[in-house]
Amino acid sequence: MKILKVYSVIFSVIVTALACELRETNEEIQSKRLVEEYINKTRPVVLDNPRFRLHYHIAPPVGWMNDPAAFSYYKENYHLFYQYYPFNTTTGNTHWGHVISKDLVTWTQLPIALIPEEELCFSGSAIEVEGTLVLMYTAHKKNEYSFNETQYLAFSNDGVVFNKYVKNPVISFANNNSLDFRDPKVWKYGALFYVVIGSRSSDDKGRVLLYKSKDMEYWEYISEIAKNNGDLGFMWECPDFFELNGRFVLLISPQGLTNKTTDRYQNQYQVGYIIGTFDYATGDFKEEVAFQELDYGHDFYTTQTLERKSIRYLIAWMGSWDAMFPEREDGWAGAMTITRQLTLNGDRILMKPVQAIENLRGPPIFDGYLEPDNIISLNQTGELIITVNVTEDLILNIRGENDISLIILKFDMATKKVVLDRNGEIRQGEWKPILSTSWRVFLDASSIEVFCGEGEMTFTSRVYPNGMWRVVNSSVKGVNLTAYSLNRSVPL
Ligand SMILES: *[C@@H]1O[C@H](CO)[C@@H](O)[C@H](O)[C@H]1NC(C)=O
Ligand SMILES: *[C@@H]1O[C@H](CO)[C@@H](O)[C@H](O)[C@H]1NC(C)=O
Ligand SMILES: *[C@@H]1O[C@H](CO)[C@@H](O)[C@H](O)[C@H]1NC(C)=O
Ligand SMILES: *[C@@H]1O[C@H](CO)[C@@H](O)[C@H](O)[C@H]1NC(C)=O
Ligand SMILES: *[C@@H]1O[C@H](CO)[C@@H](O)[C@H](O)[C@H]1NC(C)=O
Ligand SMILES: *[C@@H]1O[C@H](CO)[C@@H](O)[C@H](O)[C@H]1NC(C)=O
Ligand SMILES: *[C@@H]1O[C@H](CO)[C@@H](O)[C@H](O)[C@H]1NC(C)=O
Ligand SMILES: *[C@@H]1O[C@H](CO)[C@@H](O)[C@H](O)[C@H]1NC(C)=O
Ligand SMILES: *[C@@H]1O[C@H](CO)[C@@H](O)[C@H](O)[C@H]1NC(C)=O
Ligand SMILES: CC(=O)N[C@H]1CO[C@H](CO)[C@@H](O)[C@@H]1O
Repeated sequence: MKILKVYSVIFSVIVTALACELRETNEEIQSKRLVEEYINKTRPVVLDNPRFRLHYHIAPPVGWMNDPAAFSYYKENYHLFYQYYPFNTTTGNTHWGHVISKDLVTWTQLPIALIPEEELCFSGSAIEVEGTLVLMYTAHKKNEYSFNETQYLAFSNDGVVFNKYVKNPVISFANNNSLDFRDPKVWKYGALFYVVIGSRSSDDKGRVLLYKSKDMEYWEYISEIAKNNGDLGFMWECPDFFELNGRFVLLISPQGLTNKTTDRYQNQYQVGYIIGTFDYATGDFKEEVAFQELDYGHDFYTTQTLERKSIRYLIAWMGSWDAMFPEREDGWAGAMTITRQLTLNGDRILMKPVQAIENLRGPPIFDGYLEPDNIISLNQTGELIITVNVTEDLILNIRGENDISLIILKFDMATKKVVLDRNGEIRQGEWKPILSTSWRVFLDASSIEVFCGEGEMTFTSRVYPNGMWRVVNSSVKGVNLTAYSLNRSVPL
């Protein structure tokens, strides 16, 4: 204790002082070990069934994965955590799984970071404070009748072992004491820490609450920075708030959007953003551009972003609560998207694949003019670069070698729509090319991600081919196309 006190004087850092009040009980150490043993014991089931195992997307070693959490950079590694339930292929008592990477493409699995005790460990974020990685997460406690959500801290000085703070919770209720109060996203501005937290108001509207703190322990409520003013749902999960190209972006995962009349909002839940101006002095966020959905695919819900060296990166859960997850039969369920880079172009966020993903490419399998009805044969992975002539229809049939059909990816010249048809489940939207007219399509053992132009429109979907990938031109005209296979960058 004395030594720690000296440290806190030397660094005059509040978090160092907080960190002396850490707790890792013997039960906690024991539980973490039991989970690791269980994973080791169960892994052979997963390894024996690699048909849908992804090659370059983060997925759980065994069991269930959902929301990403605490995307951060600490001690020369990118860190990503995730909602994790090792003991089943559906959600259960939520742990935090943990992976690290040097380049946002190649990922290594680390031991369990947080284990549920009296609380389930719901999503949250991370910030480095004077050499310590501080996690802020939602403690979800439930009984037969109701539940309670408060905000907890945990600390690590090596980026591997995390200890919970003894004085948790640090925020114990939402203003107006509404029940749903989760997914804190913390950042620092000037001398203060700020956090946005997702909430559901007493009148069942999604909203985002903003707090500030000098020390990460005592938090002062500032404002409700945004609230559903009509048809944007009852609960806003996983809020994120950041500057992008000089404007403020509030990224949210709303539940209960009712506007399913257009091509938008076709999934159970959505991810989208509101652009506006923000005043730190008053905590006032003024909306300039109304909510827009971020991705058009079937499986994209809840996000984490991280800014490093002026680049903002995003990873999302490549899943949805109502998805089937056929990989359940193989002992696991759920995955993350590839890392994307965000920019703002006019009033629209562009999402491009992170540059380093190009390092996974093998030599081109095809490069040139794909005649109609020609077939490209891939194995379990592929990247396609397609030149689109926006004055002609384009139709690609993307399927497993033993499928009759699976994915039809189209550009419809008449409606100017890009259409992703997954066995009849249509996702589509009008595409006005901004910076380029080429597409990049990423195929993995059980997923497809389509980036139109410079990420002007994206589609993210889980899809389950029967056998190796085949790409067939079903257009009237040939199509210029380059195809690569992509190397493995995550553990099998
Ligand atoms: C699980 O397996 C890994 C890799 O083989 C090993 O390093 C680790 O010690 C094992 N953990 C337990 C708790 O058995
Ligand atoms: C696993 O999930 C199934 C289906 O939801 C459920 O019936 C079963 O009780 C779960 N088992 C555990 C250990 O959570
Ligand atoms: C909290 O409750 C008060 C009184 O009912 C109400 O005026 C206020 O708008 C509520 N604030 C929020 C953020 O819901
Ligand atoms: C949740 O529990 C905390 C105490 O840890 C309490 O202050 C808070 O009011 C509870 N929230 C609700 C919605 O009851
Ligand atoms: C919902 O649809 C109406 C009518 O088309 C539109 O005015 C409104 O902006 C839409 N809301 C959202 C959130 O897209
Ligand atoms: C696909 O796998 C086969 C068998 O392992 C191998 O011979 C072939 O080169 C692979 N093709 C690609 C495009 O990687
Ligand atoms: C395809 O490539 C050929 C040869 O480079 C070129 O002449 C043609 O214009 C390209 N077509 C499209 C649609 O870009
Ligand atoms: C695009 O399609 C139009 C209409 O078929 C055609 O005239 C034009 O040459 C095509 N452009 C390229 C680059 O192939
Ligand atoms: C991809 O994998 C192949 C086969 O394992 C290997 O020979 C090649 O060097 C790898 N390429 C890259 C860019 O890692
Ligand atoms: C140019 C060409 O032959 N395109 C073919 C592409 O595939 C469709 C459907 O199989 C054929 O109808 C086109 O003739």
